[in-house]
Amino acid sequence: MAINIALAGNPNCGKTTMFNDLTGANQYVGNWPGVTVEKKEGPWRHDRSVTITDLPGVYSLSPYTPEEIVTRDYLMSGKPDVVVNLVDATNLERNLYLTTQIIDLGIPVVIALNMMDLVEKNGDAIDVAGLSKRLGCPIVETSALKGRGTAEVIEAAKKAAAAGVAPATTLRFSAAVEEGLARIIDIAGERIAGRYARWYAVKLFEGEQLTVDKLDLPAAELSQIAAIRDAVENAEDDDAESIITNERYDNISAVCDACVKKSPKAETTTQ
Ligand code: BGO
Repeated sequence: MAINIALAGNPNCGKTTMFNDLTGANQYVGNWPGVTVEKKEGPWRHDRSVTITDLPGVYSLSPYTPEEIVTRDYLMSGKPDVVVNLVDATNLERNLYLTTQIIDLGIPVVIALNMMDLVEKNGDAIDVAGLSKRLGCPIVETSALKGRGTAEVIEAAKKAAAAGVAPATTLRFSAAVEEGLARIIDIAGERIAGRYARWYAVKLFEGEQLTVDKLDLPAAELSQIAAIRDAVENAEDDDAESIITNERYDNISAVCDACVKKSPKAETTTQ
């Protein structure tokens, strides 16, 4: 089966290094349509039926920069069968912000936990099984620099693409937000039905204009959604976008507290 893998991650997480290791010399470099953002694509060097698309490095899937728009549009285009989210294991807390958004898209995800050589060198430890359970997707430990684990990433991605299931994450927003999202999914119905439903519901809850324009919902539905947003904003005394961002960070912080053990040596030197 031919599969398309999208490689996504923060800037400097090692994506170029991994992409080069995976594709070798077989790379096509161009631009994404309409923007001067570099597009790199190539077949996996061990199996040409696997195509890897290297997405621009981004910190989030907000629509504020050309890189974010390119990444988000491609992930929502239906083209990738699976996302390989490359995560810098030495900067887990920061990198997982993007991960929580990718998970919400409903596409199969495999996490490549990169820079594990540095984690080991620092004497830190990550409970990879615990992290995988909480995020709801397979995690492969890698060191792109040393070519370690990269073939295993593609094998895991092939399996995830064949299974075709969304991440079974245990991460949830607060009860009030989750209830709001469920009601938005009901209200928008067919218009957002399918794998991206949760993503669209979050964006409609936030009132993100790009999504509102794209979905072109009737005014009556938009005002019902606005009422849901207003109720949560009033209860939390914050705006919807900040509520979502803060709850993502709260979840990430809890995950890191549970799964990352810093070496005592590192802890004393930073005090
Ligand atoms: C420099 N382990 C280690 N130790 N380093 C890694 C790994 C890994 O698993 N993966 C990548 N790197 P990019 P983006 C550099 O360039 O692939 C390193 O932005 C340097 N350069 O070698 O470019 C990689 O595409 C001088 O490091 O990331 C690179 O995602 C001194 O992480 C950096 C030290 O990788 C970013 C490092 C002149």
